[in-house]
Amino acid sequence: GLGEHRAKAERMFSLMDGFLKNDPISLQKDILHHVEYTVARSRFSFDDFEAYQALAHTVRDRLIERWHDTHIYFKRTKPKRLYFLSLEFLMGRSLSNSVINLGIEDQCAEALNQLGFEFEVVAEQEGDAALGNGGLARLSACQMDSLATLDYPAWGYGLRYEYGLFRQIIVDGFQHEKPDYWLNFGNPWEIERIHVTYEVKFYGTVEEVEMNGEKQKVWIPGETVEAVAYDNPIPGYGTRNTINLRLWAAKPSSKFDLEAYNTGDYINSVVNRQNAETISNVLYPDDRSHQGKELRLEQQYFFVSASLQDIMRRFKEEHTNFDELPEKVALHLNDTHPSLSIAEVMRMLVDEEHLGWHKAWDIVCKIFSFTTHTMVTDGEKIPVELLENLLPRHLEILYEINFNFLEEMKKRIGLDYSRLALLSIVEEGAMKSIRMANLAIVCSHTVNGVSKLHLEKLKTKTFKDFYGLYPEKFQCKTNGVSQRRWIVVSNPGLRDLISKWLGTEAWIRDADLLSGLRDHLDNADFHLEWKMVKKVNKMRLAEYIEAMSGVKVSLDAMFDVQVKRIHEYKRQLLNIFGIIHRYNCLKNMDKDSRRKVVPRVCIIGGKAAPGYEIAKKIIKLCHAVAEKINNDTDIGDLLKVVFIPDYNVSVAELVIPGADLSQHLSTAGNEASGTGNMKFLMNGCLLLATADGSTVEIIEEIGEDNLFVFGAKVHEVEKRRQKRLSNLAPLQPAKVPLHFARVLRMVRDGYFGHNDYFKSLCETVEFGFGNDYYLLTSDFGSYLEAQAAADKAFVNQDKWTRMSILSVAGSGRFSSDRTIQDYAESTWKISPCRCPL
Ligand code: 475
Repeated sequence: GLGEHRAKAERMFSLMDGFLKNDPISLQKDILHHVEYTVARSRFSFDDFEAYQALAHTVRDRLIERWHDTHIYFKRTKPKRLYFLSLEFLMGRSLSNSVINLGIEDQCAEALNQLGFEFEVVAEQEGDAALGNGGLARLSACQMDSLATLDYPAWGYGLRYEYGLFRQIIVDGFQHEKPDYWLNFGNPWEIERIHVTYEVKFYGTVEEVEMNGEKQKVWIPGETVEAVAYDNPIPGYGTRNTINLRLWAAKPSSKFDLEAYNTGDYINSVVNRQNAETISNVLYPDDRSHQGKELRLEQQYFFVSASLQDIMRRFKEEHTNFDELPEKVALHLNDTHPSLSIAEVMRMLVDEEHLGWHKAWDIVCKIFSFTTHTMVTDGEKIPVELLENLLPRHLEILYEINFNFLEEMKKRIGLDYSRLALLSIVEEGAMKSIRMANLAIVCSHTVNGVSKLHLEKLKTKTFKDFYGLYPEKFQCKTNGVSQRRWIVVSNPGLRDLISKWLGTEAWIRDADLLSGLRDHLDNADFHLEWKMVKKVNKMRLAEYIEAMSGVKVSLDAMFDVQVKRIHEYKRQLLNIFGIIHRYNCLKNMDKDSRRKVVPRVCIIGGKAAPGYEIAKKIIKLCHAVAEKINNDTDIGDLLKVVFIPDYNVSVAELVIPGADLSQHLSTAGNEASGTGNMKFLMNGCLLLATADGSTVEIIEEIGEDNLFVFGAKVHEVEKRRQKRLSNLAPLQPAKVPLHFARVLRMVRDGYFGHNDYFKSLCETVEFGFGNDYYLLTSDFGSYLEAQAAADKAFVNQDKWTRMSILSVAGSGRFSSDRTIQDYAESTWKISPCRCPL
């Protein structure tokens, strides 16, 4: 009868909805189940960390379900897939993000509450997954979130480093690096696939064999390492789609070394096997320099080989003809780091699939796209000597690609050997090497810059010659960040406020809707609530600061933040010099003037690459200046300086929402894009910034009245560098602006102690030494003016709040959803593939 039908329909619906229920009672049952059987604690007695583990497993189960459904759906519909290849992903924490994207935050909070736990406290138990350095790596993470949310059939591929980016600890103001053995505490967000393994080969020789009457090269490798897949489900928001981030770990090959065993050297052969695991052990902590180390090359090839075997296997399961590859597979190179993929695909198609060189080449040219993330001209190079030894067949293939390319160029541009030498993929000279950027450009159908300004520089400087040859390849894909992570997860107060005033949560999938906040620009209630949200976030940050550094800060002060990797070009030194100048001004003021001063809390955070001496000195100087100023009773709350140690994704989630002002000080023309600026913008924090990277587009979007712009523009920088060298005789202080000279002298003469240690740091901005390459001297005046303008604006809280609202309202364009949609449509040519409910 009817009842039976209904029961059947209900059963079916509940199956489609997944086996697992998301009401608080069901969640609670599952949490307790995991406490008892996964964590193996008594369900009557467990602590916050164990509650985190149990909840994480409860969420994981739900992710796995959706992830299965998504993959079955992809398998059935066989869409063109995107494979996003990156050696770095900075995922940070997963719990809050997953719970929000699954739409079960309230239910989880309630389930925990009834057990006597608080969601926020439980979520804070999670450590960061820090498998990357900085901007590039966090961008990859935001882009995965957008790919899932926009229903694209995409896979991320990366390495499962056992040690992520080092933890920074500060001793006496100096940075020390500690290993980040993040897997010690278990990782509920990954699924080990012991059956998804591939052999990755290294070393050996290349031999020529006869095959069907033709001569064919074969690689006889010398060593084998096994790659094991670890899958990390990435849930989309407002969709059932849950895509996969597959990370590879190196394991000793199961084909053991027979000879060593037979000669009886059992112990040594076991120990040697263990060396295989070192390949995926540790992330390289330099976010700019490329050192040409053998281990790094091994990592790159290990990653490339495992990923491509996996991708080709999937392709061959669904298709029989390689002509279909370009219609079914898009391979994206996240910077040059994975570009050995090009040689590897050629090797697979030519040596293993016997397609013939020309056919293989034709396919390769249609499947790769490439994004570069740097303004630096001196890109990644692999010494030929290393390749010859580690990957002899790949080196031959690279030579052949280059030979064909140069022959084609000779036809196009003639025998202009100096130009050909610049274009060549192989760099001759003292250290013969492969130029990875040239390789990526020649073989990709698209070369992307990460901001308009960046693209312009690629076209006119960095890759000028290539632009002349292939203008159609060059495209701009201005970076973006995920509003799910950078508002919804990190700033729940602002999320609720935005949703209330927009009357919808739709902006979480469509950030352009944020512009609707402009409708309430003059509403007094809106202003009041807006300020309240900021205040609560500042309280949270102030508590953290006190816990980390013992410094008590006033909530009435302007919280002024600069957090990012420490680099000379990012000019943290300019910030510190500005702080010293502010201190000097305060010291010289009478009581009356002091009463009018806007109190400041200057917050700086960031890691220095372990071998980057000058960056480490900047960190020390920051601490030395903080110690002096914070202990000057004459100054009190008017100025406080704080260094936040171990800046990472979860610290950013705390710091960014609590900032009033944020600084982005790179000398114009040096920051390819910058993404921190976008995160602050989304959180209603005003920017004090140079017209560099994506800030130029932020200015376009919100208008220059709504942030504080200063410094030389890109076109002025070169002129100033010239002028600086020709006009200024060495050590001629008279030509250096007075305030700057005074601050510099204080540091050099030991006002903050450690003058010997700071000498080389001072010299970077002194003439006759470093010659102030990043133009701190000439930008200092305009920097101070921008700071004064910020102070003035802060006094008028109405005006400040308007600027803050307009920042958030104008941040929609800087959602990674916009970036990803643009890539999908114009570069990867993939379409959404939405798993039905
Ligand atoms: C840019 N990392 C930002 C961001 O596009 C930009 C380099 C070598 C080895 C390992 N990591 C790197 C970078 O080059 C990097 O993070 N670049 C940054 O990429 C995203 O917003 O301007 O500096």
